Amino acid sequence: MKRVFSGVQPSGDIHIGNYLGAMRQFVALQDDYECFFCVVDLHALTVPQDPVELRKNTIELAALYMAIGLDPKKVTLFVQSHVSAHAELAWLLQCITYFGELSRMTQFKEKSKGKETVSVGLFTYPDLMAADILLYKTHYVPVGEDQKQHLELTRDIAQRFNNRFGETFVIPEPMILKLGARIMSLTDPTKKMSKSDADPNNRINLLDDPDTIYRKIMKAVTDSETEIRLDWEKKPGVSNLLTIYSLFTGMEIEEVVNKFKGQGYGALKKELAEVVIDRLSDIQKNYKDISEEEVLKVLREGAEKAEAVAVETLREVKEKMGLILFH
Ligand code: ATP
Ligand code: LTN
Repeated sequence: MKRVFSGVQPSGDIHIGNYLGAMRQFVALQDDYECFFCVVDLHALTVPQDPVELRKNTIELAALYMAIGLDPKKVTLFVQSHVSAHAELAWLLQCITYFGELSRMTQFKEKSKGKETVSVGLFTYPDLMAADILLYKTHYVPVGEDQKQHLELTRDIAQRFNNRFGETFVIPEPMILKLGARIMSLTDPTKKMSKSDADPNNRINLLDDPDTIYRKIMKAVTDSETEIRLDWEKKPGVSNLLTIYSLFTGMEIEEVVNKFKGQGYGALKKELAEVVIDRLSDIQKNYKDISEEEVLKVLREGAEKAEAVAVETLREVKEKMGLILFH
């Protein structure tokens, strides 16, 4: 069976961008692939985190993985820091990655923009991500559009390793949706919806209550016209709302546009809020039924399963690079 790996950072509240762009795909893939889904806590540490919040967010994200429908009997759910091979392989990969390559990463440029100091970890972040993926000899990586460049770098690094040291890594392919790969911010629809945006109104979190969802959608930034149509250049706000509506209902964008033709933005927003509240209520109900104890049990078992695969790859890599192993 081909392998799938993906990760989400426990760096804040999980939002519908994470869900529609990446996590919802995970659920669809679990029956056809051997899947590893990870809470990438070491990645979250690349920007300052409050330790109490980080712990809380890690458990919450793992519980959300379960609440959206991932079945721990079918997939391996685990926390990155529980499998030390991730950090170790990341170091080895850093030694075959070029400074120039990391300097070109747009996520690094965006996240370091305007900051007086940034951590070295933020710079070498893509090597840790490459380690995550390559340790499991992953074939497919379901992610949002923003991760495409990191995936390309992962492929380059894997290819370089294979060329220098002999065939070792599978060259992974991204799985990026045509629709939903880039859900935009509700407050500034020219930017992507993001956990780490300072304004909490930019996003709808999977655990937001109905009133909050309603309020955020009604306040979403649109434009000064009144016509409802898909036009990302001139009407990014409306296009984003239409996209979210389409993804949550399964209706084609064209159908959605026809449905709201001649109506105002208020009508679209109101119906969208109802749809989002309804769809998230199922996830929220499941979430309420999952205890921390249950989550920790799943994560412990997940770490063991992941570790068994990861150590094998790490041994192979070390041996090929000339490091001495005691067999
Ligand atoms: P941060 O703001 O802390 O960087 P984030 O909200 O971008 O966090 P990540 O943990 O970095 O979230 O991403 C988890 C997954 O969700 C990745 O596959 C990423 O591509 C996807 N994703 C994140 N934001 C969006 C978005 N706005 N639209 C679609 N997919 C997204
Ligand atoms: N960088 C990703 C999170 C991530 C990831 C991964 C995604 C870390 N390791 C491995 C896919 C595969 C992000 O969304 N910011």
